[in-house]
Amino acid sequence: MPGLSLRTMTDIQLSGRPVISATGLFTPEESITNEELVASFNEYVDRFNAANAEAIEVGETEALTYSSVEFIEKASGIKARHVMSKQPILDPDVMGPRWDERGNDEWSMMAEIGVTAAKQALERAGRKPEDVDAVLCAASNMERPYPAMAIEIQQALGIEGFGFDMNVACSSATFGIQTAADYVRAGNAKSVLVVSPEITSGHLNWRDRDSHFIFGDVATAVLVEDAAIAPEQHWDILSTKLKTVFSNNIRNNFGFLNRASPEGVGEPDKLFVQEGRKVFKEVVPMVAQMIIEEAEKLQMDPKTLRRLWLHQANAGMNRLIAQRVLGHEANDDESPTVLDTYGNTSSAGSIIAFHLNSDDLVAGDTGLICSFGAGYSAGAVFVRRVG
Ligand code: CO8
Repeated sequence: MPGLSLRTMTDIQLSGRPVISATGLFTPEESITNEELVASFNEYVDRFNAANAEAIEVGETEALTYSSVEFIEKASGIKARHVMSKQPILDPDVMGPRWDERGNDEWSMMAEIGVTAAKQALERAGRKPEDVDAVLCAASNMERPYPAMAIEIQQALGIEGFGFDMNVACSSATFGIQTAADYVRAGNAKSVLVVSPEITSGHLNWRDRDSHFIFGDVATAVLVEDAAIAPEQHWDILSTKLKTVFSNNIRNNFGFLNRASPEGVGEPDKLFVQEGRKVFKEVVPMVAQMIIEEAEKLQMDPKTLRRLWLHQANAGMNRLIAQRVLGHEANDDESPTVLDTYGNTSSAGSIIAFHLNSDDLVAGDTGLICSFGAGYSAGAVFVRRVG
């Protein structure tokens, strides 16, 4: 191509190839340990059983049973979780996060924490907001139906272009990454922010012994860009794969046609409910198979993956998936966990694991970001370190 500079020719060759340029993370200051959580839960149990002693005595009401620190850690690997509103969650009379409703002239909470994570991603990539073309807010729940959270985040950052919200529960972030990558592949955008503010404490039933320990709050951001404009150090997106299979085993019936009382009492189906055992059994083989099949398509031996940044729901689940993919029991270096300090942060989990555990990899190393959860939904993003 006569007349074109070498740089321009390189840009043309790279154009349309999506990469991850940088990630960002917002972690709430407050954290709840298992000990604090269980003490409050057991106090609630005592109060409930005392208040309902007569009904329990005659068999009209079932007595509640204690939660246990040992069970939580053994069953899930979770030791603590960050939250946006600690005190009311631990108050046995409230047992849920509480905050003042924000006015239309204030930033909404999801936008505020999403912007913090997004700014970090932009800074790490050396990118200015005006260089970004689109914002996707990909999370398992939205603070309101409209206007879209993504558009508020776009406005707060000073980004032109467009934004929209998407929800695929625990797989929202990986589905967001594929969507962003497809914009780049199609030439519709060169720089897309995928922001995942997960305030899961607002849709967790803190009075439910089976699940009260699972979730935590956080926000992550992933900057997906065209390789032609990416910073020297980045992650090539080698391939993305998404899968959904309908299941009622993880469900939340809250919606504009079905509302809950503010306390959530008596309407537990308007908060997160799950059949944890079934989820465990059905999702592990589905995800392992998806990863292995996609690796085959890439003509890659999955055993050569240097690191797996898996969805952070349960340490046992991750152990089994990693074993099937790598062919041996994975150590912390091969499949790092953030479950111990963050708990399950829905779609943000695998991104936190990637954000905190990827700087030590070297050029040429390949890895996998993988999510799975309600829907069922699963997403895999194969990446290779460049620079
Ligand atoms: N303390 C003490 N004992 C307990 C407790 C507790 N807190 N809870 C249950 N037990 C008891 C049970 O009563 C049972 O006793 P028994 O044997 O006498 O009946 C025993 O412990 C075993 O119970 P389980 O079979 O339920 O325990 P598991 O070993 O299966 O562990 C887990 C439970 C940790 C929930 C596990 O099943 C698991 O992690 N499963 C996978 C879950 C998963 O991945 N879910 C994905 C959800 S995330 C998602 O999709 C995003 C949704 C959107 C976000 C929602 C935000 C709120």
